[in-house]
Amino acid sequence: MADEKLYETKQGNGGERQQIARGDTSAMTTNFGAPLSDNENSLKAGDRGPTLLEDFILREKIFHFDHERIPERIVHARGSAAHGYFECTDPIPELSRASLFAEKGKKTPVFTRFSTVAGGAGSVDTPRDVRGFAVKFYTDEGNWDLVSNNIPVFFIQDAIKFPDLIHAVKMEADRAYPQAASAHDTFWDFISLMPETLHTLIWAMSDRGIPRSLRMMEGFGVHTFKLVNAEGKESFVKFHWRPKLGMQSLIWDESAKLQGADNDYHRRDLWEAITRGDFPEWDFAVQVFDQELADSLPYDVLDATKLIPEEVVPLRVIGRMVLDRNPDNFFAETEQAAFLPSNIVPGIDFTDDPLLQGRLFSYLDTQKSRLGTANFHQIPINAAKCPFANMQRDGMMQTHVPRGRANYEPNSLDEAGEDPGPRPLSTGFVTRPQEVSGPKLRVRAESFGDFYSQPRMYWNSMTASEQAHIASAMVFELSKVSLEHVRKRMLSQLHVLHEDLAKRVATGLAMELPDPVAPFQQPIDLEPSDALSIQKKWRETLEGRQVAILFAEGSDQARIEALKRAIEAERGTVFTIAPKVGGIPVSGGMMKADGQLAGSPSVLFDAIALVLTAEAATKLAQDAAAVSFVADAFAHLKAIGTTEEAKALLDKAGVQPDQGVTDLDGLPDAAKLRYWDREPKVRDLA
Ligand code: HDE
Repeated sequence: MADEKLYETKQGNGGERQQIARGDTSAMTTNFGAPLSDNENSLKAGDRGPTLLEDFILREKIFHFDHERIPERIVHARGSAAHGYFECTDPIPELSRASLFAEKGKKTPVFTRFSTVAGGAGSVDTPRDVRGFAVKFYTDEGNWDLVSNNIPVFFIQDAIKFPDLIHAVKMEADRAYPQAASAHDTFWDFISLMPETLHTLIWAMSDRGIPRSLRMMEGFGVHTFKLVNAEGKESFVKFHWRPKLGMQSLIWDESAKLQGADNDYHRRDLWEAITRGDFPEWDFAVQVFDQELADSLPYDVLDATKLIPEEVVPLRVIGRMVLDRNPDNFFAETEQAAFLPSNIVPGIDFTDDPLLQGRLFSYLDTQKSRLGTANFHQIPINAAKCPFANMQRDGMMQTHVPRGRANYEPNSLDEAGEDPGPRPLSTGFVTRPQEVSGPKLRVRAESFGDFYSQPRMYWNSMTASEQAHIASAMVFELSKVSLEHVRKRMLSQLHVLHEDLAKRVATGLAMELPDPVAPFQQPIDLEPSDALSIQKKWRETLEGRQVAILFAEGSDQARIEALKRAIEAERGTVFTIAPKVGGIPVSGGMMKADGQLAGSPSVLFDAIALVLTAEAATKLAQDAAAVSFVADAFAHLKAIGTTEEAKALLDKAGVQPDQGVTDLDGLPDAAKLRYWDREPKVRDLA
């Protein structure tokens, strides 16, 4: 009897079945459209009997589930993305015929995916790593994918070294750890043997390797590309993204703790900002130069381990990108997005950079293995938004249904009144003639041979605090290297890069500083570039930043609300924290918190405020979560807004007065900074 009832409820009544027949999209069906009446039970022989092979509903559902995963990206597996648009703000028809740069105010839809490089798809967001910054522009003359990184140079010069680099950095082959970390033997073994990696290495070991937010990173096309105008005139170009929120990074200890506090720190931050309507925005800039300038530089513009300082070739901002819509579905969009450096449009072209040339092959190839079909371009996130047509046909998962017989070109079917299909256009993409001659050689150009001058320039461009972070990061990572000969060889490499850096790392490792290696080419001293430093370009703002207010029983609600208003007036956001979330008696009644203290450590926020009674502060001083909340904020060089009443907690957390420890009124301003001067007091830096 009971069974019969269940059957009836699940089965629904005839009225429901009629709705389905009318095409009600809320109706659950099989993949082939047959309406389901029961999504709870498989088909059995008797209520406790064996499941029947006949159960096409069960089989289809489990079959599909079994195949839900696709191979993750071999690199950049962990990523987060958003939709948005690119707007041209300063047209450059004199430089490029690309349609997206043609008119002021012209908008082109984009899909942008940020990523870490080394970790798997489920790994953490805040390891020390390069970040991917891949932008797909759906232009009206085809998709242009600018597959960039947040660091303007790359580890290697020739594509043939990429598998070695990636094998070395990813988890070690036998033990499958460490995940998403470069602090291990094989990475540093490879690096120490390949001095061309040193420039990108020093960037990755700097604060650039641990961004605070995906919204606060610069992006770089890395390679030198070409712009081509309507007359066919070519210029060299490097592409840059500049975040409107300014650049900001984490402290290493903060980023390590964040890996426990919130695996998804960057993903959540991007998602929530867009949901709130705080749309992340970047300026898009070009560095344009000609062959003459390229020839005058002491390095080769085709070498992806070199950058051109903006003091040498200034940036020209020509547009902006705004990300204003989260994906509807992570898998369908973010995971299936296939970026290809070979996706370019008329007006943009490649150079002979051997790394870029290798990439042109690799990305197309990888999509076939990841997405399983040569028709991956038909997946909605990858499909061009302008019309596209050619004579390519069939293949696995073909979703287009071309009409007629014209699947070859040229044809004269039009003469018989049939549709002849698409034909090449004289205004289509043209590769400009370029003289190419010379013997076939498997060599590295001598002009690529200076591995030390630019990393030295980077070191010389940093503030003292940034230099200390680099040296300390290297000490941290090399301390995790168990092979002593690797550490030693690395020190010999650093010794050529810069003696001060090498000495500091050697001291941090308690090792003798070995002799420098004999460099292939002697480094030269290049002018430092302030534009390379995050701290020198710091943007004092609360925009995009989040301040945590800790309150407890008896707290002054009016003060909390006033502080909240003051922070929000500066376009910051506030997150309230209390020992319990559901409601706590405060001066004005009961107040709910956004987060519970134990689950909301201060690493998640840019600054903290303590609005506590003396009694609550004394009680919280006995709670490890409260003490580390305050101690970490102090150690991570953040502003702390407080009142006299919180003294017991501040003392227990070891907070010493400085400019960053302020009264509540001073917090909105104080929170715009990090207190680098505090660092030597809280941490032993190399
Ligand atoms: Fe990539 N890279 N890469 N890379 N790369 C991939 O393509 C590769 C390089 C970058 O969000 C893969 O679709 C080779 C430089 C980003 O989906 C793969 C070489 C730069 C992303 C691949 C490089 C990048 C990738 C893996 C040396 C900065 C993520 C999955 C010749 C300019 C894109 C995929 C996304 C992804 C190969 C070097 C950036 C295997 C062979 C230099 C941002 O094709």
